[in-house]
Amino acid sequence: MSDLVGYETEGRVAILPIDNPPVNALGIGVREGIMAQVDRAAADDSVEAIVLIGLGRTFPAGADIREFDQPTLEPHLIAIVDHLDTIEKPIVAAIHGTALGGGLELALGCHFRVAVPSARMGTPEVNLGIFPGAAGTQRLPRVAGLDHALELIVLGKPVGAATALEYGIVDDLIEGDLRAGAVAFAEKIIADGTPRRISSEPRTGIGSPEDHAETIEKYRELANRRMRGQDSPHQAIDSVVDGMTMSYPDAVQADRKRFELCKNSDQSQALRYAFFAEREASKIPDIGKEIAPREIASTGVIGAGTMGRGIVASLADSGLPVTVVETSQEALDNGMTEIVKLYDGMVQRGRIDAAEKDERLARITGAVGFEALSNTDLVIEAAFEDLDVKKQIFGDLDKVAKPGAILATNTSYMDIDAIAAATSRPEDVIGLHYFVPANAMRLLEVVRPAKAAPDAIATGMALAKKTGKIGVLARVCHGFIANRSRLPMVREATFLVEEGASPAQVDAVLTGLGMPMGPLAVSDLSGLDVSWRMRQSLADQHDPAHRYMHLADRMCELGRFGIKAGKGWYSYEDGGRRPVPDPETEAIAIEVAKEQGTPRRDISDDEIRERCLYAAINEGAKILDEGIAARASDIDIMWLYGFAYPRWRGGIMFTADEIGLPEIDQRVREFHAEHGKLWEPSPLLTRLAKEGGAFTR
Ligand code: 3H9
Repeated sequence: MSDLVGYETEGRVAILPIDNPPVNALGIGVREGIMAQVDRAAADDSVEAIVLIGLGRTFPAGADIREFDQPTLEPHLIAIVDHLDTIEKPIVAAIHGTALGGGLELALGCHFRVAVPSARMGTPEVNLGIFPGAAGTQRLPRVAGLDHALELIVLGKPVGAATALEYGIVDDLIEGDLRAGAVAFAEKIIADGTPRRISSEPRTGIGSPEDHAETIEKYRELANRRMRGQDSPHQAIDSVVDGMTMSYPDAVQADRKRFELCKNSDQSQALRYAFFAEREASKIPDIGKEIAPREIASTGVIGAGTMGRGIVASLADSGLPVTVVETSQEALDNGMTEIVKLYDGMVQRGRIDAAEKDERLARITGAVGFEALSNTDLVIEAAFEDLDVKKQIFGDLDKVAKPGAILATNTSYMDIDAIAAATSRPEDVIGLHYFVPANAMRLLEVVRPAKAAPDAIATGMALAKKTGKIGVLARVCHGFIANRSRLPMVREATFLVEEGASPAQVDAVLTGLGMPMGPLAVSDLSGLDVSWRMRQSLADQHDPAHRYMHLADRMCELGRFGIKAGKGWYSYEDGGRRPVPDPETEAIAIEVAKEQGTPRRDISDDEIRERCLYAAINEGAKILDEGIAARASDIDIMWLYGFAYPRWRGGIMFTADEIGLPEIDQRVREFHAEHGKLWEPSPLLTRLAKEGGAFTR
């Protein structure tokens, strides 16, 4: 028998500790163990109640996701949960850490639930493209009521123990030692003769779908809005609705089929891949856990522009003191005013209260000149994107920063090796590439210059974690991973407009893939002038054999900078942000096409999809081949968190594997022949296509 579930007794109470680190996932060994030990307790005459508890950091955090790719071995979790109903002795789930998914379903099968106040519980299965498949969709509505159950099941966000108590999911909160508290709770149940509560029985009527039509519709709409294009939230709702019209056993039976369909769907495969990819990203192949990050107790930010302010807020939000430095009092005052406004906005939107705003603002100090950074552990430069300016800043910073301070640049594409060389301590220089708005976007691209010390890199990754971000490591090249792999998509989008597609057609094809906005609408939002300036700064490096973005330049020359100018690829009426197709864009495209000798034609949606997506994939393959990204999945995480690529498609490299590399390689070769050098096929793509290989498997 499996030894992952123990058996101990305290007086009349049997305690079954689950011991399957790190998260006590309910793999086959744990399932076998629970079944066997529950039966042992049921048969043990000296035992009158049973406590199920997790050892280590948590109650089970769900089914073992790694088992999903294999046939499920018996006993299935649902069989255990249903079996608990038949045990005559009261069973208490003692919850700490996170009771998630199958973990919460196991707890719902227990007759009572107690939790420490710090515990969190929920059913995040929709995030994996499935739904609670061990009767959670049947039992949770009976225990918590339909609205609360749908909130947990459809939105997939866990709640804290206090909320769980309010929802009726837990029966009591235990302050202090959980095991002792749970045993005392069980003793009291025995003493009071409290009847077992069986959550598969309707405690109160849960009503019919008609009774709850409004609530059900509310969650359908929320699912459409927050998880656009994703099936599992709707499958979850269907399952809950089944429970309102069928008997418990029939609804569970229907769930089994539906669960298998979901589990085997492309969306679930992609979402599970994304789950592990995200965790993999934090592992640095050649820097083991034994390399400790440097201690960061104080931080500084150079520059109080849009990016700088977002970085300041991100640091202050996570409890770090920040000194923000500007070159003049006026610039500093402006920046500080904007930072206050940013927090006022958060208070207005109900994200934080006024006291929290004051606390966060109290962590921020303004100063003019670098002297104020002389005792700071980590400084992030967020100045103008100009290599000479940055070199100057790092040279000056080098003179005042304390030994061992991390000196980071927020550049989004520049040569950080050159920036590091402007200091006497290149081992302390790293890149921390934030995304706008820096306080809200979860991605942080941690860039590793050639001479950076391993513990400097570990510190960058640790900072990401501390500030609630996903840190992904990149090596130095123009645009690193994120911008370098996205540029080809934007480039093709603009070429397609020059060749005859409308911006709306191009964007619609990409939103059709599940991205919330197309690349041209995004350019309008962020400003066409940003990449225009970049192209200008790199004009002397332009390879004449590479097709050039003449149309994008022309748009800027005509002042069409995007939303801020009221016109870009689209026009924007009355200062609004709604893109309206603009015939002037077509006229400009026709003019530029004529000047460049580009034939205009009807362009199919398929061509748009292939050119935009395959150009990015081909570049991703080069990034991987050159070692700029350590793993294909790191590129995917950049796309999921940086560019809102739909998580249920896994990322561009995962999508490539789904489509099949021979198909992509073939099309890339055809585009190369047709459109020239920018389409040079990645040798890695070609090799993998020939060998039947893949990027992500
Ligand atoms: C389910 O339950 C289906 C049922 O309804 C029906 C069944 C029939 N399985 O995240 P961390 C690994 S679906 C396997 O870094 P944290 C993780 O990969 C499940 N492995 O820690 C990592 O491994 P490594 C529903 C898992 O403290 C290590 O554990 N449940 C699982 O930041 C540490 O993880 C969920 O969706 C798993 N279920 O966060 C919850 N969970 O060290 C999924 C984790 O090799 N889990 N691992 O990289 C989580 O959300 C977070 O892991 C948790 C801890 C919040 C628990």
